[in-house]
Amino acid sequence: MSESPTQQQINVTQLLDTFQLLDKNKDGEISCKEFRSACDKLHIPIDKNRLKEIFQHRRNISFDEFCQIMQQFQCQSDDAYFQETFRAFDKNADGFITAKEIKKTMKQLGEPLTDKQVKDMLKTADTNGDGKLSKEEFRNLFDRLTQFMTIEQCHTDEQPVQHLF
Ligand SMILES: [Ca+2]
Ligand SMILES: [Ca+2]
Ligand SMILES: [Ca+2]
Repeated sequence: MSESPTQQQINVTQLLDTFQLLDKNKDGEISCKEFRSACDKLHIPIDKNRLKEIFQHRRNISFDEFCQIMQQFQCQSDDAYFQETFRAFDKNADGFITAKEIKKTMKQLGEPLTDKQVKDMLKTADTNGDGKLSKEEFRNLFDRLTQFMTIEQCHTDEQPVQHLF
């Protein structure tokens, strides 16, 4: 039986590649300087305080530590992206997303939806049925959407995003 690599293993392989790429002087560790250029390269916005925190107790980071840090960054940027997306949809900033707001935002994003599509989209995510989406409800939709987009990147099926709803 052939073993198919799991997502986890793929990520580790990718991280190892990245790690080796970043470890410019090949001493098996990443220095503060090497790490900073890594973040630049990966387009990870790094905050100076965070960098200081990471390197407060150590001069270099090992591969294990590197994996942990990158995972943390991944989660953080995911959440930041979610908050940003929610804010983009919630036009009047009342903490809820209405059908009207979805329609307006999708149009701005260049993905205009019909009234029916908006209604269906809202209905799928509106678990308490009050006709608008709270942050938690939008989170479900967002996760489904981003999951879908990840799959979309792997396979090249020509399926418009609208098919999700
Ligand atoms: Ca190094
Ligand atoms: Ca709103
Ligand atoms: Ca609701």
